[in-house]
Amino acid sequence: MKSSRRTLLAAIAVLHLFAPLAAAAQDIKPRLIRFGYGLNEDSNQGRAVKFFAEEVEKASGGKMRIRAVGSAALGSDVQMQQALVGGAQEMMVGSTATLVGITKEMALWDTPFLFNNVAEADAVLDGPVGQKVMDKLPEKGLVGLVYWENGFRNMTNSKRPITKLEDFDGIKLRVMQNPVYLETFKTMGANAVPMAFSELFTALETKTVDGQENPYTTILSSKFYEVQRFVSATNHVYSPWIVMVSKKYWDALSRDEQRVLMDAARKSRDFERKDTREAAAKAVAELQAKGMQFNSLTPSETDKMRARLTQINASIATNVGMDLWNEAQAELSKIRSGGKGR
Ligand code: TK8
Repeated sequence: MKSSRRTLLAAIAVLHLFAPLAAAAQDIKPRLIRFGYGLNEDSNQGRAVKFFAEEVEKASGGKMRIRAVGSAALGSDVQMQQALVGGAQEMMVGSTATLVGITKEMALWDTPFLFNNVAEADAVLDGPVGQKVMDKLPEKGLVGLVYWENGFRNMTNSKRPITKLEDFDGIKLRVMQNPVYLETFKTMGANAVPMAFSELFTALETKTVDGQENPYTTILSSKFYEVQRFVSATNHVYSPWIVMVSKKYWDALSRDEQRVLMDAARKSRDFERKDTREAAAKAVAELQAKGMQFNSLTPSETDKMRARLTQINASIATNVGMDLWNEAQAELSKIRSGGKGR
């Protein structure tokens, strides 16, 4: 009895001793941010997330910490978007194309051959049109910080080199879960199958699909060369990634904390685009070294593809809104006539 009382007193004393410490630990407990992405760590996406995480830790003096989770371990793009909206996950980066179900204006970036080169893409995405599209996110529970480069998309498949439009005929092609992509590849004559990126490698391996399309960097980092024979330089669309925060989480942050995330996102954008472009410049040679057969398309075949695909522009314009569509076209004309982006 006596001894148990003594133990109790001792325990209370210990608790008192540690109580202030526990409170202090609470104060300096870093805000832990789960940041999900679809590619693996050893990719342009993985490297940029790591860069972002380091910037945030540095700028916040260690008070904000990023737990980066790649390889779609937190879910596919679409699943992560839902988790952000619900507040179950704080941050992610993924394709704008997979966001169209939430924010229809994102489909502007799915327009085939919208940009001629990366300078045009940077100018429009970072300019007023890019911001206008991003500003549609908060009403859906998401906050967009910056666009990163995924890149110009190219075809791979296990059937034949794509040298002309007719070569798409009957190819069972995985596309992102997005109506514009579905329409684009149906228009080209392929048998388009929407599927999450996280399921793609297995689908190619088991021949559930014959092919897919993605930038060279992703074809390389996701090891698609192990399960695909042909890579063809179709460059049919430029696809951005977007870095987003759950609005529920964002609204709970102080202004300073929001600024830390925004500044780090901007720095990560510059890092990511440079890194991606360097990797893309070397990727075709590396894919060939891994055994893929590479071919480019003649300008006249590319023109035919472009002409065929302009058919779908009208429906994209209607979906994203005529004002936004016209604004994007006007911006591009301005860039092109100014000789910028050439
Ligand atoms: C990664 C995807 C990927 C995209 C795709 O989660 O799905 O093909 O290009 O980058 O967002």
